[in-house]
Amino acid sequence: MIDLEGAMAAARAAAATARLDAPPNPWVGAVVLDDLGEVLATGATAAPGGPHAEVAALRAAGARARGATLVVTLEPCAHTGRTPPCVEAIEAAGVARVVVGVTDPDPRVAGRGLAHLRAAGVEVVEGVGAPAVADQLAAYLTHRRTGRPYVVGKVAATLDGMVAVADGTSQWITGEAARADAHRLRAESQAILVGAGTVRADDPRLTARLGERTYEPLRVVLGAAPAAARVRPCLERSGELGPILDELGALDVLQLLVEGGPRTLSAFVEAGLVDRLAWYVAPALAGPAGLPALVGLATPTMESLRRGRLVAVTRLGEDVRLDVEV
Ligand code: AOF
Ligand code: ZN
Repeated sequence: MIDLEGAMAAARAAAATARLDAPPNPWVGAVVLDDLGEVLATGATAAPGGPHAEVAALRAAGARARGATLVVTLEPCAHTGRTPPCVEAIEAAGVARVVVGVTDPDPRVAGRGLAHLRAAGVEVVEGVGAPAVADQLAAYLTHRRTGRPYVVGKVAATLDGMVAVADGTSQWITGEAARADAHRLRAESQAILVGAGTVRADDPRLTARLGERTYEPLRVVLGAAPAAARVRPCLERSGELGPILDELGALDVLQLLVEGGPRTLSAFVEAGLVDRLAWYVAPALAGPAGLPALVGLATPTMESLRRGRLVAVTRLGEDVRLDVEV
C-alpha cells in the first residue's frame, strides 16, 4: 500500500522512461490505484501519436479502473490532438478520483482538463508532489509557458573551475561515468549549442551515444562555423540570444543544451538566459594558466555575486554533477 505522495513518485518513475522519446510532447507517468492503495497498473507517454500516459495506464488496468484512483504527473488533456482527449477515456473507464501533480500550461489544456473531470463528477486532487514533478517536467513547462526552450548550461571543470589546461586541451577532465551522463543530457535535449570557437578547437560531433542508440539533437553554432567543420548540418546564428531562443522554441526545442565554450556560456549566463547549470566537477587541479569555465562575468562585490539554487548532487564515479538553478 502506498500513499498519494508515494504513488506520485511511482508515476514520476514511469514518466522518466518516456523522457527521450516523448518530446515535443511531455514525458508523463500515471498509475492506477485500488481502494487499498495498491498499484494496479502504470503507464507512460508513448512517442508522439501514441497513447498518452493516462490512456496507457487505463488500458493496462482494464475493468479494474472502475472506481479506482488515477495518479498522473500532468493534468490530463481535454483536447483532440494527435490522440483523443484523455479526460474522456478517464470518464469512460469509470475512474472515481484523479490525482494530479501539476496543471498543463499548454493553451489547449490549461485547466480545462481538471474542469472537465470535475464537471463529470470525478473527484480531483491537485498539487500532489508538485515540486518534484515540476522539476522533472521543467523543460516542457518552460517551453509551453514562454515559447522558449529550457536552457541547460553544461560544464566539465576541475576543482579550480578550469575547463582546459594551459595547452588548451580538455580531454578528458571528467571520467567515463560523467561523460556517459553528459551523453544522456544531450539525448534529453532537442538542440545543442556551441560557440564557433569550440567548433574550431574541438570539432565536437554533438551526438548522443547511448548504448545501441544514437540521438542527433539539432546542432546550433553561435558565430560562423569553419567551413570544414564536421558539425554540419547545423544552424548558424549570431546576434541577440533572445530571438535565437524564440526561433528554437518555435522549432519545438523544449531543452537547449549550451555546451560551451566559456565565452558562449558566459554570454547566456550574463543575459540571464540559463535556467540550469549541469556542472561536472573532477577532483583535479589545473592551475591558473588553464581556461576558466566562465569568463567576463562582472561580480566585483558580494552584492553582485551570482548565487544559484542547488537542486541536485550526483556522484558519477570519481566526479560529481551539481545541478544549479541560476
Ligand atoms: C502527451 N502525453 O501523457 C499527456 C499529454 O497532440 P497530442 O495528442 O500528442 O497531445 C499533446 C498534448 O497533450 C501535450 O502538449 C499536452 O498538453 C497533453 N498531454 N501529452 O503526449 C501525455 N498527458
Ligand atoms: Zn492526454
